Amino acid sequence: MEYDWLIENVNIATFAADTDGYGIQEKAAVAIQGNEIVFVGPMDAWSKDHSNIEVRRKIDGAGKWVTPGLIDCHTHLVFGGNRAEEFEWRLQGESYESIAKKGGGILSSVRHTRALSLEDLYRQSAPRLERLLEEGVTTVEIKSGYGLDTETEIKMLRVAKMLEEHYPVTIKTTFLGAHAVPPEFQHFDHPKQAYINHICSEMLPAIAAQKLADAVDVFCEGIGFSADQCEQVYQAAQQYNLPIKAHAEQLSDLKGAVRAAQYQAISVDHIEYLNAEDVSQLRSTVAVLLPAAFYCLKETQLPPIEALRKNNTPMAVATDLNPGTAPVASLLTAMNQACILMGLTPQEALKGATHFAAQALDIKTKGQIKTGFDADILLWNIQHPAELAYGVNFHRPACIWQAGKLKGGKEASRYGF
Ligand code: DI6
Ligand code: FE
Repeated sequence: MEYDWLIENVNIATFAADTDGYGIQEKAAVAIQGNEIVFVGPMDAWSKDHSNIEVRRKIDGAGKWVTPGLIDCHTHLVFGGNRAEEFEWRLQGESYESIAKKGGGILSSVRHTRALSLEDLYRQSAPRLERLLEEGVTTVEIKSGYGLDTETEIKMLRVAKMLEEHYPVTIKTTFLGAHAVPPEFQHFDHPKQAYINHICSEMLPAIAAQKLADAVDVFCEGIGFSADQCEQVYQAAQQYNLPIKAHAEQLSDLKGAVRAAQYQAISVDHIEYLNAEDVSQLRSTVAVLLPAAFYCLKETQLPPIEALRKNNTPMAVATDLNPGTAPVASLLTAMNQACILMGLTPQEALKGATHFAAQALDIKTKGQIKTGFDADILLWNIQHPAELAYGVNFHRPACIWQAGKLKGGKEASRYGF
């Protein structure tokens, strides 16, 4: 028998489901065949039991660390233009909500995104994805939500799919029609409700028919939509067997997270204003922490981290990469911010950007270094995995395997990449 790769003499942060903490294996090896992990274990076990296996390519890790490929489970990285001007207004004291109310904010990005061709939207979005991939991100979730009409939402989701064709990455797409009320609906007596009806009767069916979305998301917020309106979207999503996610409790407590959990949401995201007493109602829904948005908005209300821990709620960490509240194309930076601003441990931050990020996307074969899992694997020149959250812009992977192929990393050229 032949395997494609053997990465030997490494320490591994496996984050395997049946282990605690990092799930560390020392003096270990990982083998890859095709796009799958086919062996994880101590060097001794490899040497003893695999003498009949030929290995096409071998890397001596010399004590380096292996982790699962990073997973950014919440981004809005497909958008047109930028909002640097609003950044200046906010620096002068204007609030995010007041800018949104006068037609800036999300609607400003909607104008730019609508104006671009598919190709130009792709060209503007690709560099942001490239920044994530350089750090070892191998799976990215991308939301629509800057189109707010069927045509532009579809254009955004198509761009997300094109990115997956051109880059070594798995992309999960999420339809976020319920992000803001588009200008065409502002003259209705009940603009929000009219637009929600349109999402459920027109937009979602069109997007589901073209299989452009893996999940459906909403912005449950005073400046977004009420918990009841979001519930209408969840019910429509159920008809197409699409899992739901929710932006909830980012700026106020509308009890949106609990409502989403009642619809088996795969994640509730932001949740700074989630009441600690409500945490027990989240069941198995993943809490996605977005510290880069917390940082950029200079938010002071912290998510109920201690209650989430006590409740054993899985906590993921993502960038929220978007033009308004999180122009941050670095998941490692978000991990650092999760520790410094929100009090996560480096182990929680890394597990939140691998194992639990996979869970937030309902992916069962990623986020762990485990036999049978996808071979999305990083090799790091570090002494301990806590270093990944500790430094800002300290580290890039030495090698990046995506779907079993060596696709990048600082030292990849040594191994024929
Ligand atoms: N919450 C966010 O953090 C982004 N969307 C949302 O619902 C921000 C969107 C933006 O300001 O462009
Ligand atoms: Fe977001």
